[in-house]
Order: sequence, then structure tokens, then C-alpha cells
Amino acid sequence: MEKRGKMKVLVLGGDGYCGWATALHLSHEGFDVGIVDSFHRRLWDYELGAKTLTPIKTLPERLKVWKEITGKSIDLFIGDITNWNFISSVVNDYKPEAIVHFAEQRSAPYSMIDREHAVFTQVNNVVGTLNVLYAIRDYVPECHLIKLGTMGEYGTPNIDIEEGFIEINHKGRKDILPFPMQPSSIYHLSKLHDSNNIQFAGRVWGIRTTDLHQGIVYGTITPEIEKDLRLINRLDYDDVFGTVLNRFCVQAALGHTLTVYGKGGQTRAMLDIRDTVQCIRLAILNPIEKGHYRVLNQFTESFSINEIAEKVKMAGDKLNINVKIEHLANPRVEKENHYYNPTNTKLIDLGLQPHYLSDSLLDSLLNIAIRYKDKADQSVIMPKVNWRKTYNTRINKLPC
Ligand code: NAD
Ligand code: USQ
Repeated sequence: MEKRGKMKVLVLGGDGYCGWATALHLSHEGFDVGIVDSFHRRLWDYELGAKTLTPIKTLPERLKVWKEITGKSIDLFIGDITNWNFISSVVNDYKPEAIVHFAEQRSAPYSMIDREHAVFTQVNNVVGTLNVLYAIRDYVPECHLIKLGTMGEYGTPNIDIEEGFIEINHKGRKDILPFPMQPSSIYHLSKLHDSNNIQFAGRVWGIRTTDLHQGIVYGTITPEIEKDLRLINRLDYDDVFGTVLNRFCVQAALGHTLTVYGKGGQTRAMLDIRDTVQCIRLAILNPIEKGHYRVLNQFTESFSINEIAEKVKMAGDKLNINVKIEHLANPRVEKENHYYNPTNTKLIDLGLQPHYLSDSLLDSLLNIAIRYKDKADQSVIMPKVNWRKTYNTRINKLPC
């Protein structure tokens, strides 16, 4: 049953790509919103010598603009959720009814740089999520945790992918069990560890949780961000944090060849960022019962990398950009031709109205990339992190 009335929602990771768009959307929709962020992500950009193509403002500046144009305040809590004292006191003081958790290291290549980055990724993600679960258990046991997981937890099995669970008949007995998971990076594995911990917290402490297995997000514009250029969101195009469709659009705008890894038959679930924010709102408004763990597959369409490259090439043709596609040796270890048929009916049943990948969306993404292309640094485009070995090119050392 849909929950109504003004709700207090904490958005963990609200300075990031999905978190910023979501915080504004929820604030616009009348929720009381608080953002938690450590600004780790801005530090990782520094470490990698990479920048978003779009010139994002600092979070306090962005929040000031939002207040100026809408009159709505968003609370800000700056800190690291792996720090128990910090996150427990924020949860205890703020008393959220829902927590939307985006605050993780989310790049597969970053997690595969070397041992240090692998360990950091799993500690950051798994410990942060555990702290959030304990804070809910101890201070706001009615609160609904909406946690961003990933479609990559499933891997690419040769059977249809269900939403979290599958009915298994085994030696004459049957049960509904977690779908077998085969993540393909240390980052994707961290999400699976989270999923197990979240499920446990529901079973043992009665916490209500939704695990959103999200596909690859594309686009930068949401109706709230469109209100003022000073609210502009990140658009990452580097080899570590840039995701495939966003990267291809920036590459096309720069006249760089599109970097298809391997054969390009890898197929992935995807969604527009306008649907990310819609899905989060729907998950909040339709909470699950206490003690229940729900998985929703959060994507709208699937494409192979070759199909994505062809679509970007056709969009380039319309703008008189001659887009060239190149197949590079695949730096990752992944199947390059495989069956892929995931289910995604639950969010549609809750009311999701998808924005499908269209020519107009590609035109607008390309036009944003063209507008800011002079700011681009082409040296961050080619892939440097190889799944098979440690990345030994120099990166900026982070301050201890
Ligand atoms: P992002 O890197 O842009 O944002 C993550 C934010 O979390 C950053 O602002 C960062 O500073 C913050 N953060 C990280 N660790 C933190 C910590 N320990 N304490 C406090 N803040 C911390 O990432 P995004 O693209 O917005 O992704 C958000 C979430 O959605 C991630 O969990 C990611 O795994 C998931 N997801 C993203 C995509 C995608 O295509 N971008 C797809 C599927 C799932
Ligand atoms: N790829 C290319 N060329 C590129 C970049 C990527 O061919 O220049 C290929 C990769 O080999 C891979 C696919 O595109 O097969 C997707 O790569 P990606 O970097 O766009 O996405 P991925 O590493 O899977 O991670 C992203 C987000 C992550 C999220 C995940 C959703 O960074 O936070 O969890 O998408 S999912 O893929 O469903 O697991």
C-alpha cells in the first residue's frame, strides 16, 4: 500500500551522480531530505587525475542554488559512513523513515587496480552498509533501507535472471532461494556481500529492506537539474568511473573512436537517470513489511555494447560527426557473447513509466558532451586497468 504524507529521507552518497539527482527529485516531490556524503568521490577523481566533463559545483553551493530557486532546504551531514560514531549519531538525530544508500565505491575498474584498491572497495562498501544496518537496528527500527545493488551481482548465466530469488526443485523437494550470483569484479562482489548482510539483518533483526539491482545508468538531465545550470550533475567519461554509454557519447563528441572492449557482444541492463530517481521514489512510497528483504531489478532495457556503439554512431551521423568504432583487446575478464534475459516487472508493477533510449535522448547527451568538450582530457579515455594484472601506471597518491 502506497505511503503518503511528508516523509524524512536520508540520501547517503547525495553528492554523487545518482544521489544528487535523487535528492533533488525527492525534495521536489515534497519529502524532507538530508544528504550524507564524505566527498570520497571527489578525492578519487583527484587520485586518478580525472574529472567530470560537466563543471559541478561544491555540494554546499549546489544546495544553496536549490534553496534559492525552490525555497526548499536539504540538510547536509558531511562524514564517512564507515565511521560508526558519525553515522550512528546522524541516524539517531535525524530519525529518517527511509534511508537511500548510494554511498559506495562504485567502479569495477577502480576495485581491480591492485590489492589496496580491492581491499579499500570491500571495506568501504561492506563496512559502510553494516554500520547503516546497525544504526537502523539500534535507533530507527521502523526505517526502510533502500540499498543500491547492481545487476552485475547476477553475472551472465545461461538461464533467465529472476528478481533476486528462484524456485529450485532438488531431489524431490523445492524451495525459493536466492538466485545464484556470479559477480565479475571485486566491486560487484562487494555488492553481493552487502546483499547477504542486508538479507541477514532482515531475517534476524526484522529490518525492512529493498535491494535495488540497478543496471548501468545513462544521461545527466532530470527535470529538477534542468531548472538551473548551476545544479548540473556529473558526466564521467574516464576509463575508471565513466560508464559505457556516457563514455561513448563523450568520445563521439571529441572525435575519439568508440572504445568497444573485445567482441562487444557483452549485453547489459540499462536505464535513464530519470528512471533511477523514479524507481527510488516508488520504492520509498511502497515500503516492504518489517523483516522482509525485497529485490527489485532496476533497469528498463538491455543492449549489447555493439548495439550501443551503433546507436551512438547513428546519432553522430545526424549531427555530421563521423563516429568510428574500434574493438580493443578487452581489459576485463567477461563473456563477450552470451545469453541475457533478466526480468524487470516489479518496478513496472509499482508504477514505473520508463524512458526508453531514444534518438532524442542520444542527441541531448551528445549535445551536452559537445557543449563541454573543450574541458575534456583525452588522456583519461583509453583503458588502463587490466583485470589480469596490477595497474602499475603512476596515479596520484592520496593524502594519508
Ligand atoms: P558516485 O561515485 O557518483 O556517488 C557515490 C557517492 O557516495 C559519492 O558522492 C561518494 O563521495 C559517496 N561515498 C562513497 N563512499 C562513502 C562513504 N564511505 N561515506 C560517505 N559517502 C561515501 O556513484 P553513483 O554512480 O551515483 O552510484 C551510486 C550507487 O548506485 C552506488 O552504490 C553504485 O554501486 C550504484 N549503481 C550505480 C550505477 C551507475 O551506472 N552509476 C549502476 C548501478 C548501481
Ligand atoms: N565497456 C566497453 N567500452 C568502454 C567501457 C565499457 O566495451 O569504454 C564494456 C565493459 O567491458 C562492460 C560493459 O561495457 O562489458 C559495462 O561497463 P561499464 O563500465 O559501463 O559498467 P560496469 O563496470 O558494469 O559498472 C557500472 C557502474 C556500476 C554499476 C554497474 C551496473 O560503474 O556502479 O553497478 O554499471 S551493472 O553493469 O548492471 O552491474
